[in-house]
Amino acid sequence: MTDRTPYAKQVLAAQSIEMPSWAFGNSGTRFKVFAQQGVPRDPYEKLADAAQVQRYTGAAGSVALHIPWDKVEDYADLARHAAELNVRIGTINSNTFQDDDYMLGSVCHPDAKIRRKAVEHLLECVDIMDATGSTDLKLWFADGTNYPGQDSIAGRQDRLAEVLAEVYARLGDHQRLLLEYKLFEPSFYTTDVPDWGTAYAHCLKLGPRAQVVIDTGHHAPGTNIEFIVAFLLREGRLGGFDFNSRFYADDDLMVGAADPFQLFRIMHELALREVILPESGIAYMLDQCHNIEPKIPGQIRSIMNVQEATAKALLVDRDALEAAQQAGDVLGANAVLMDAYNTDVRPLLAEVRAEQGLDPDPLAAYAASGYADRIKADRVGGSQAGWGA
Ligand code: PSV
Ligand code: MN
Ligand code: MN
Repeated sequence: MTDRTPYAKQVLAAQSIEMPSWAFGNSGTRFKVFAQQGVPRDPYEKLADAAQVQRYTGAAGSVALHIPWDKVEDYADLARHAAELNVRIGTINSNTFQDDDYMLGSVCHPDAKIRRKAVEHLLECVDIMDATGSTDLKLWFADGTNYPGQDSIAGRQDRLAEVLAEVYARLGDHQRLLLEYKLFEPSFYTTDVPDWGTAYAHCLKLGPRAQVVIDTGHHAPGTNIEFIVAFLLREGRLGGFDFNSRFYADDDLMVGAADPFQLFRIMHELALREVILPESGIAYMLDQCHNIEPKIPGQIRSIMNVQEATAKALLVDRDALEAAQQAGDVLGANAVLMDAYNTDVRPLLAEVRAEQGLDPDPLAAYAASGYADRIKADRVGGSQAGWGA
């Protein structure tokens, strides 16, 4: 049996997960936003908080922006600020769901004027990518209908295809369009991009730089997400992840909290193809809010959860797995996976951190730093993440 520990450590030391800027602002449900003390007042302060997560984990090197939640005067300046803090601006997430104009949809809206407005926003997002050096445009559309007969299902697909083609044509050669799907909500009868198949079909028509994003919270209960991962990887169309946990639907709770075994199974498919590291081009991102828990520790915990699932996936004895699969040894193959899953990888990760000059316990190190008290004292009147406004 080969010792996979050195390989696992090498990969873990280079792993990087993107944080969502919106994780650091106040957030909640449609019932209540519980404001926390010391939350950022602007995108600059969101980046400062994100930099704390990077500082204590060493595995969170970039921050996704959401436009217009993170609107600033000068995006190049924001990117410089990020670099000074030792983080980078990652995915640019568009928002075509919070204007009154979008009641009947955005890019699929029956009125061409509204579609135009949505396209202009998406093109502005590409301008922001140019200014920040970001390579990925992430599109999620709240478009859909609530009632049978409300609009033409096929007509809406035509409008969507037209808009996507215009945006894709605007991208530079080094930039990608990442299309996210979601089963339902805010629309409940039809959703215009409800599943990976729809996203994949649109991406195929657009070209190789259009790829699918899997938000782990956006599926029906019981959906085998690792199958989707394996399929899209094989087709070269897996663009990235929005990691989070769902107990019910689009909960946006901490990744690895509801079902760490599912996260392991997903990471196993990725480890098999050796696409864990940033060079793979897969954008690994958290898409979460911390409504009742403190935000910076919530992000640190989430990064650690991804690291633990990754470590277990990297420890899977691939030779033994393949041999058992070839031999038709069902129980043996399953046991190989379970052995890795049941390994306590926390000591291994503590070693990886120590070797990078980090504290082996990121949560304790952050708590001891006094940063939380400082921001509580310094910042008054923090801002909303965007959700629940
Ligand atoms: C929609 O539910 C979504 O997952 C999309 O990625 C949005 O942009 C994001 O949430 C905002 O949290
Ligand atoms: Mn998402
Ligand atoms: Mn979501």
